[in-house]
Amino acid sequence: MPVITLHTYNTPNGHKAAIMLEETGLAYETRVWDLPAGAHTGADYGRISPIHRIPAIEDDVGGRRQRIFGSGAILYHLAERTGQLMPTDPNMRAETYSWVEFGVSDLAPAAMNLFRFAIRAPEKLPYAIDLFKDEFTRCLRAMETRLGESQHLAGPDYTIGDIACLPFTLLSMRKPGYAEAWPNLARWCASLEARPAVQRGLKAVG
Ligand SMILES: N[C@@H](CCC(=O)N[C@@H](CS)C(=O)NCC(=O)O)C(=O)O
Repeated sequence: MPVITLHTYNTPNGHKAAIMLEETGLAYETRVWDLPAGAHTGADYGRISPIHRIPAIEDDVGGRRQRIFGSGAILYHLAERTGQLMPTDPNMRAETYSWVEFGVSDLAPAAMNLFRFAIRAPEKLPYAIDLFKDEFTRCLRAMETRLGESQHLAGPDYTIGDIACLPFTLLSMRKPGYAEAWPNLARWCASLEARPAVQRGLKAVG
């Protein structure tokens, strides 16, 4: 009987939690909330994620059922719970915190807002599209520079900092010309995508 329940949907933020669960080898069950149908907007899901967003998990903590919502919090919690993908070296650890937060608060919002304004919006606003295109490019540039000096984002080892940034980056690297324009990102994506746990995490929701 799995102790962990993953609440998710087939999106890059959901993939971060699923990849981490697969990497740790922890047993978990998946509960898919149909976002387009608004399944996550009710009071039942609000008790798990007060902002009604995926991903969230429920885990046994301190003898009771505990919710953990948001991809960053899930990555920290599972790294702490298992001792995996969080370096013990204090400098690499600090660098890991920085890349997890970059993934959650810089990269993901830039990617999501670019998608909203460039693809979803019925009215195309050049100001918003240009703003988020620039923000997204700025994030890619930050990672490209870092990966030119380091194997992974936090240093030589694979960490939760990489998982926090991988799903949104993978999507952009599939676009024509991106792999050539961002060779360090392409190398990093290819090496992480070759990991069976990453492949399982990306497919955790049909
Ligand atoms: N900061 C959150 C963002 C999560 C997020 O934006 N989730 C989206 C799917 S990728 C969602 O649940 N959207 C539904 C909604 O906002 O109603 C995280 O890192 O997990």
